[in-house]
Amino acid sequence: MGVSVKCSVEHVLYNSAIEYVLQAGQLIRSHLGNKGKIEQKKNAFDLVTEVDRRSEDLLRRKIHKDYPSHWILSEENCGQANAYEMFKNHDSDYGWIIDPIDGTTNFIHGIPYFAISIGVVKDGEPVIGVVFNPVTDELYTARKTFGAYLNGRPIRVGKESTLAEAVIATGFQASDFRSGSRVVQQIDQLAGRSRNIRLFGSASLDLCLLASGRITGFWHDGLNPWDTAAGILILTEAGGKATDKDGNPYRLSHDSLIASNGRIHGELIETIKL
Ligand code: 2AM
Ligand code: CA
Repeated sequence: MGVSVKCSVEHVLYNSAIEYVLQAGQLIRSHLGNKGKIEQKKNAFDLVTEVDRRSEDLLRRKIHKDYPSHWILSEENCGQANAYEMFKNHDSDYGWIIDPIDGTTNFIHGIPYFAISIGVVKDGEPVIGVVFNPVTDELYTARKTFGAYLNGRPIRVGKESTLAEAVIATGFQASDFRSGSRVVQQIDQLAGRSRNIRLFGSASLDLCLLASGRITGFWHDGLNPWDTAAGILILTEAGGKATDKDGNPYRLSHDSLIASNGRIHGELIETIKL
């Protein structure tokens, strides 16, 4: 298949991904004051609402109708650690990795920091990433080699070159929200060395904040492919860097993620190493 044909296929998928997140965003917005039943998943910190499920159903239905041969990995349907491994060797060219609401705790509490995240992967690598915050109407998009955009305007990572100038974000895994945890110790290592720390509560949006130069670093353990598939491409297309905790290029099957503008990456890895 020639390059131009492949690009045009991905251009169509890109437009579809944007259409789907906007439609899911409309659905979520219409439920802002009425979240329906809230259920616990693995524990009291790991929650899902009826709106997560309805958003996911809408996305799965649309993708399946338009692209019946593509595989779909989504949080509430396939939420198990090895799900990505099962899917990535699937026969079809493209796979869709979706989080119908990334930042469910924020959604439940009315904190306007959650998003719909759609990543399209080919041969295990993200080629399209779309993240939409339906409250602020911020739409982050990227296509591999075509750059990253916020509401259609190109974005780039920040130019900070030291940790001392950097605001760094992180988050707790739902299963590890306790004092003395690894992330608490890592925050302690950064205290006084970075400009400040933030815990916003949506990994996909954190990667987009990083991609648009508003924070300079982000790390998180225990993420799943639906949290990162879109955001990682948006970040790398904006000039950023993503690795595992040892500095190896980040893969969707990795458990740890360290992301930055590139310039502070080494210093960040060294500082949060325990
Ligand atoms: P969620 O809202 O879709 O659950 C919070 O720091 C970030 O981590 C959010 O993106 C949240 O996604 C994600 N997260 C929290 N607990 C998680 C878990 N057990 N597995 C995967 N991702 C999790
Ligand atoms: Ca989710």
